[in-house]
Amino acid sequence: MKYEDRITTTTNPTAKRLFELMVEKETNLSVAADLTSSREILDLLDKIGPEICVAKLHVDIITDFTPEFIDKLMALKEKHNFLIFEDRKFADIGNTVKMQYSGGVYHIVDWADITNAHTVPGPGIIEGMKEVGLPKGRGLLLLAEMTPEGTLAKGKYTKESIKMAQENEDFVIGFITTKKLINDPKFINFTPGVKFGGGGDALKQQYNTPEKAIKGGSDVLIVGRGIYQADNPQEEAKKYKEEAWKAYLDSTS
Ligand code: S5P
Repeated sequence: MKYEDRITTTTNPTAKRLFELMVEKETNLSVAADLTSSREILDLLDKIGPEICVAKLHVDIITDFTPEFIDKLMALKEKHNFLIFEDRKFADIGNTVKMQYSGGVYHIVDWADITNAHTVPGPGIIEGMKEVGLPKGRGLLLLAEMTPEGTLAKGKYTKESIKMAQENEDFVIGFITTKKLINDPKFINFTPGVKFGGGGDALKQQYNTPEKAIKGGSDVLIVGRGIYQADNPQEEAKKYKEEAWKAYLDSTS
């Protein structure tokens, strides 16, 4: 199904917005901006903003974080029309994650359109996050699978995660997964571990190529080192965007 035809299959405003802007910008590329200084991240996002639909962050690796970073991030979001995904991977009981999501130093719920959660605590984690996230129209991704060699997120774990998503489809907008998991167009499959040439890294990360990931039913490709470590991240992001969009057009035509 084409992204434009999936807009009406979900009630979640963030999922709707994501489908819309993927169509507007003709991109299903998300960057994992895993850099450690505010300036580097903002520079990268300003350069590659036109190529991406989602900017994925790990805010807790930034060494010089201040609230002004979020103000500048919001300005770039406006300028380039992308969504913000804080890859926090929440993993605690409902009452605790609710505080972690809305409070602390980062106040993630105030600025991240999308965040994600492990399903190991069971459905209470979703219920806790939903209490603060849904009133703001946010969307949650469940880590139904993970990319590293030896992951425990497979088989029954993945199946149970899908069930939790189906029971909370107003707030859960999709999955972190290597492939399409169920035939339900409202759920968006975000796939990390993507790099030209495939392979892996020294710490058990495993890569798929953009084309294979999209043909396996992935909707949004997450590319980190493949882009920000390239000699010319802007050119490289363009290449990923073009390859991923072509694979999407092929698979939906
Ligand atoms: O299973 C996973 C889930 C995630 S969100 N495997 C992953 O690699 N990720 C994230 O995707 C990871 O935290 C990192 O930010 C990004 C992959 O980065 P890369 O440099 O390996 O492309």
